[in-house]
Amino acid sequence: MAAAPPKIKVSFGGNDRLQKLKEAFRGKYGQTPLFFARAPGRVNLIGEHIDYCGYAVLPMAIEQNILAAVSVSDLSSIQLANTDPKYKDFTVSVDGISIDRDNPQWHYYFLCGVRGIGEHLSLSPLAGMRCVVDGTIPASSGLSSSSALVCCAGLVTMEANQTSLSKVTLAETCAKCERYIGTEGGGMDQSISFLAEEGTAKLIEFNPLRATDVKLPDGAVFVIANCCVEMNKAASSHFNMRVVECRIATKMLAKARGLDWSGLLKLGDLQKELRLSLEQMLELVEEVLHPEPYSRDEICRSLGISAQQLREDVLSANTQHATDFKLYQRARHVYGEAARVLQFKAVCDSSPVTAVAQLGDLMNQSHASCRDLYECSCSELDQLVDICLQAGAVGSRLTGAGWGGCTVSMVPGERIDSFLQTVRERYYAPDARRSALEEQSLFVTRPGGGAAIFIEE
Ligand code: ADP
Ligand code: NG1
Repeated sequence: MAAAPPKIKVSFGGNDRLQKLKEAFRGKYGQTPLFFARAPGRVNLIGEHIDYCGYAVLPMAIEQNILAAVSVSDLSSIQLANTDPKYKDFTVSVDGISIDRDNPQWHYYFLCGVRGIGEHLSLSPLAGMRCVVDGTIPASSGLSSSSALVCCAGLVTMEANQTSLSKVTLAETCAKCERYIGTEGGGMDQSISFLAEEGTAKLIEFNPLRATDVKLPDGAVFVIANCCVEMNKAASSHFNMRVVECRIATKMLAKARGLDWSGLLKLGDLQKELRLSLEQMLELVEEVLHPEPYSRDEICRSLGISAQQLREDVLSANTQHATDFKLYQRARHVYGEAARVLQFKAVCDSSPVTAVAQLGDLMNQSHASCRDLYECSCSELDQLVDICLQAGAVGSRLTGAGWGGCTVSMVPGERIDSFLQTVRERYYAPDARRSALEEQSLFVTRPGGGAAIFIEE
């Protein structure tokens, strides 16, 4: 069987965070945790908003993670608490789990993971559990705090029920079950959370899910900077709107090429079906789609479907209100970005002397495409990217879903100190709120390891 996440025996003596969480657990439930589970967040180096179109992405895990202390209980309930008081306690019976997508509170993300693994393994009844969760990933900032929470909950459920699953199965199951919260993500976050390995970024490919090491060039450092604007995906429709625009673009392009379009959902599947290169797909977009936004009427007329079919078969629950669809721009971004991921990987593999400059260039193109074609940036992210480039980065781009959150910049090692200093002075220092958040908002990051279980030695 493919490898399950590691189970690591650790002495808590040298680990402050585990020790503190153990004490918090004791304080809360009056007992000692049985085990701990940890799932990392991630930074995506390139390949934005293309995983749900079926295309490969290139993330690495970060050091920040979600950690849970857990014990198994015979109360037939799941009791959840959090070290951050803004996330309130929650208890639910093991057979009464429901997820309210209109009200995406923290415990629903956790329950996505519990329910997903429970269903995958047909666990009935689920073991009762007591958990205390402790997170260090800035929330709603494009570093995948939500997926780390779902993955941590999935891993906790597997372990508490004395079962074992491979990392790939856990990743696929957690990608599916995070959709219970309402966002139609593609699986990048859950995949890297389980499949990450220390010291290497990964090319993540889908269907079938696989991860290949990508060695980043020596001499370049990756820096995350948070623009300090939060955007919760599940509480807004921006994210699903892009998923829907890509879905409609797929159908319109397929229809124009005479394919049976009704079952086609992803721009990547369309490319496979047509057996064309990414460049040819870009030509097809130019030929078939127009830059002016499409109305609901025009889409219905072109596809020969009724307004009701559009609502029921194509739009998602939180995009029912949408009136304009920018199909041309979204499809151009997706095919262009998919090509950039492959180029990025090829540069890393062949490591020419100009690697750092070439990778920086691809990152800059990616940001421009996210900003201008996919419209998932915001003025603060654009300002921060500009400052990072002025401060000495060779490439800088938004990372994750966007509309706020973090940038990732590639900085030559010898420039790192002056880079950090300039970004501090120009982006954080002039604004009191940003300045207060600076410590957790601007940091160097290295490829971290994947999800694991810890047991006290
Ligand atoms: P991200 O881009 O970080 O995944 P989302 O907006 O999708 O952002 O999800 C953020 C949500 O995840 C938060 O609103 C919260 O419900 C949950 N979350 C993140 N971090 C924690 C944490 N440490 N403890 C509990 N819930 C968390
Ligand atoms: P974040 O940055 O975690 O909101 C989201 C999606 C990814 C991917 C990126 C954009 C989820 C859980 N995550 O990530 O699958 O589509 O946006 O590249 O929906």
